[in-house]
Amino acid sequence: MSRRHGASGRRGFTLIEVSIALVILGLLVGLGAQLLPMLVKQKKLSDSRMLVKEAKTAIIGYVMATGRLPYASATTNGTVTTGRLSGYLPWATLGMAGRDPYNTTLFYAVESHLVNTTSTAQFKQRLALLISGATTADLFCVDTSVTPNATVPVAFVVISAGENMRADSPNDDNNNRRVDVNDDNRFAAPSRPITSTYDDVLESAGLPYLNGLIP
Ligand SMILES: [Ca+2]
Ligand SMILES: [Ca+2]
Ligand SMILES: [Ca+2]
Repeated sequence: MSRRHGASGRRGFTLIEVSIALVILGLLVGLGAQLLPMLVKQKKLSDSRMLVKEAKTAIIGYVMATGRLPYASATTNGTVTTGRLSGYLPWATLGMAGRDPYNTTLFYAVESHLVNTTSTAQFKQRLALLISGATTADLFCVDTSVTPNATVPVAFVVISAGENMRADSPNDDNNNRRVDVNDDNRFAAPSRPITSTYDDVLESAGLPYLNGLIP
């Protein structure tokens, strides 16, 4: 009797216990398999947002140092192409990384009246003229705070093409996947949510915002 009792105390797992354990393990593995790509996706998106914000900061630093905004780069090599108002971010000139986590070079477009000033004082004068409307601005973002199709003038935009690795409408208008000189001067709102047809990460610098930053 005591031997039997001892033997049952050291018994192995029953088939039911093993089955339950396997089911739980299966659920955990399944959950992990679902969760991991989601976490990777989320991480790449937050890294993109950080990189685009970093570019915005670097561009503002460039204004402080030179008294003007940089021209865009015509190629992915990221050096400024004089005269170029939209294209790639001049990342090499700015001294930063140029590719987003999806391996696409960041895009950039700039207001034409803010690229050829020679001092921050002159830069601020131009900003004031653009803000008052005395000078007609030529770069805009959609402003969702007003009405769906209203736009607000901005000094520049920086764009990551996002997971689909292409600039989406309205950032790309001629459907060649890039922001280039053949697109118009109207870009999406920075707050535009990600959908199946739009996954760009965009930062812009508003004119009054920039005016307030520059001493
Ligand atoms: Ca995109
Ligand atoms: Ca556009
Ligand atoms: Ca284009």
